[in-house]
Amino acid sequence: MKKALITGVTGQDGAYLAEFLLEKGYEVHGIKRRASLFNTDRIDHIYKDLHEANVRFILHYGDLSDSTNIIRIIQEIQPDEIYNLGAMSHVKVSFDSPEYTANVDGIGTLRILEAVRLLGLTKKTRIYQASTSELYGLVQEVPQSEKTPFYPRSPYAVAKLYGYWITVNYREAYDMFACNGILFNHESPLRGETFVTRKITRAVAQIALKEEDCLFLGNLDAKRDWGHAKDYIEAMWLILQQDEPEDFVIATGETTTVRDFVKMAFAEIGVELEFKGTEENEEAFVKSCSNPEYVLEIGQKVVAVDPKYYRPTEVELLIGDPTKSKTKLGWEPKYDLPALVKEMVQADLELFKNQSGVNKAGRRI
Ligand code: NDP
Ligand code: GDR
Repeated sequence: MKKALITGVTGQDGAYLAEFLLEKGYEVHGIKRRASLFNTDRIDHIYKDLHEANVRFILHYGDLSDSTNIIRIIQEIQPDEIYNLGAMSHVKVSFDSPEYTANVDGIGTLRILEAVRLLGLTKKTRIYQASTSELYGLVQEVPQSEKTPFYPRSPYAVAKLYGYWITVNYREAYDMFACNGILFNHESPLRGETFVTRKITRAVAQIALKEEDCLFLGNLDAKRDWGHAKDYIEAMWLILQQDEPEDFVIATGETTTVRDFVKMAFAEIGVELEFKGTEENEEAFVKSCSNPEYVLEIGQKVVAVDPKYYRPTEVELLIGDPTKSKTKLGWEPKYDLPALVKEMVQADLELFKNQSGVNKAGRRI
């Protein structure tokens, strides 16, 4: 039985990947951080008590900022594959916590690679590094491919740049099977609540159910190449099943503005929007409302720009070229953007209808 270790197993991608690898017959180990409240909502459905029979999903306490802990866990498990998904993954927050982000996202990657090397596992353990389209930052060329030069635009992206290159360096210096997946934005109903897509779909659900009036956003002109996390975690696995270690761009090849994502999400509840004003003054109003289940007032303001969500340096345009992953990995996404938006809005409507807006800890959400 193959053994996999996932850092960031409690996150969006970690949860989908753990489920995917369990279905493939792996023994799956995950590193979770100690938190003052349970933080395993995304993986509770696959977790079994260790006292039950045939347990193949095991969690370990750990942190990417702690080398001794990483070395001990890898020594204990002797994994065939490591998926390094753990990170402070929020671009805007990285401007507030740049040093922490560098430590976890940059040096954290080094800690994984170095542990594998020190433990003499370079021939056994294959490593996937969660690299990102944020590396491209300020546009150098479009679409962005494995050959496009990087120009990171945030402490997050700069930390990930170190993670990218240290992975390449360990591959070349020590002949390790270590690969970067340069993944463009991918979303799902499990997406963290402060990333723009989930923030939008949650707000649409809350506005539809009359729990909120207005959604405040930052830059509506930013363009992203959005895919579904379920498709992207499959690509991570494919990257580690190749004969040779290489880096791959994973993307849909299409790009959409934040504004258009907002329009699509409101259309899911039968609401057509009209945008007025420009940049910092832009607002969106209900133009028509065709779904009798969610009746909103015509002319009601439902979206407004708040410049506090702007970033000191922004990534304006991302559009990936997935040619290499399609030809070499045989990877093909199953979801398109309309299907993704539909799934996310429907899931958030269900969430708010069933939970009456209260989370497990009894707090309003
Ligand atoms: P999430 O933010 O949903 O998950 C991040 C995970 O990392 C969580 O499990 C989190 O734990 C964990 N983590 C955070 N800090 C530490 C730490 N110090 N030590 C150990 N674990 C830590 O991210 P995603 O699932 O969306 O992304 C997975 C990876 O892929 C990340 O590295 C991200 O930067 C990268 N990426 C994501 C893309 C996307 O569009 N989703 C695109 C390209 C790259 P906790 O639950 O306790 O907070
Ligand atoms: P991103 O994702 O920065 O691309 O990083 P995010 O969803 O945070 O932002 C996408 C774009 O939307 C604009 N935006 C807003 N963003 C947020 N979060 N909140 C808002 O209110 C808002 N209004 C407008 C942003 O300015 C930006 O242009 C994600 C993360 O998952 C990274 O970890 C990953 O590496 C990259 O995707 C690829």
